[in-house]
Amino acid sequence: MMCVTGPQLSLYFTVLVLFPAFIATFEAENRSASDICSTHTIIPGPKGDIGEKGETGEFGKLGKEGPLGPKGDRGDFGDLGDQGLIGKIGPIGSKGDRGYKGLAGLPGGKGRTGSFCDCGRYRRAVLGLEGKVSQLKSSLKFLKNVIAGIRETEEKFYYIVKEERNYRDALTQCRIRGGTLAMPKDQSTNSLIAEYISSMGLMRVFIGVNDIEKEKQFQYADNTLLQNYSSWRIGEPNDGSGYEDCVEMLSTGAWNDVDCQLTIYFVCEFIKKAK
Ligand code: GN1
Ligand code: CA
Ligand code: CA
Repeated sequence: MMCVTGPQLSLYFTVLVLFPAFIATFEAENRSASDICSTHTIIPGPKGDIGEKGETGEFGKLGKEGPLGPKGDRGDFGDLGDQGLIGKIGPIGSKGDRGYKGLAGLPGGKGRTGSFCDCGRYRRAVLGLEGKVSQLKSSLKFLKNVIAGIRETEEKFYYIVKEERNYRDALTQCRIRGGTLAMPKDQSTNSLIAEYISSMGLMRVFIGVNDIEKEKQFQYADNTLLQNYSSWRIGEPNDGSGYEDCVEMLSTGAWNDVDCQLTIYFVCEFIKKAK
């Protein structure tokens, strides 16, 4: 706007005031003020002739996806499917009604001639036999414990052999008799053997325990390791002199490791095969 002179300015303002419609048209045609300055054109020329028909436009873009159509009609019946798997077995049914009574069987053959039963007499005889059985049991116990000097538990017999043997020979002697050196594996068995030793007036016997295979690893004569139970005397096993690999039981029930070459009495055990 700085290029406009004084007389021109008054004319310009006059035009602006008098012809606002012209300005509106002028702005609508997007003509800038600088255009006005360069051409000094104020009034537009007459409207041109109608132009020639344009060329055919390019192929239009794919239209937007239309809205969801209405639900179709129900289709025809499908083909017959394969046979299904066999269903689960049902619950047990209720008990059926009682059947009709069967026909009577043929009569049995004639029995033998009976004898008069004196039940009281039989009862007395049975009682007498029972008394004799218990007498026999008591005699057997006397024979086993006093004469033969045997002790027993539910499963085993124990027998002290009054022959002085070293450990290896003692084991052989038990085996010859069908047993092995006694292996006390619990307190009650240990106490039974201890009582047995003292009742015989003895001080010590070999039992089936040793650490011959590996020093300080004691095992039973059946090669099972000592587990939850042992009955060592205080200070034992001490492997005295470095040669004590076999075990004796004292009359107190305490165990002590001793030289396997020591010759003392020994206690065998035998498994009860039949009661
Ligand atoms: C006995 O006799 P002595 O003291 O050397 C025993 C050892 C014991 C020890 C305990 C053959 O040995 O096994 O550990 O007492 N030896 C014999 O004091 O009985
Ligand atoms: Ca030892
Ligand atoms: Ca010892």
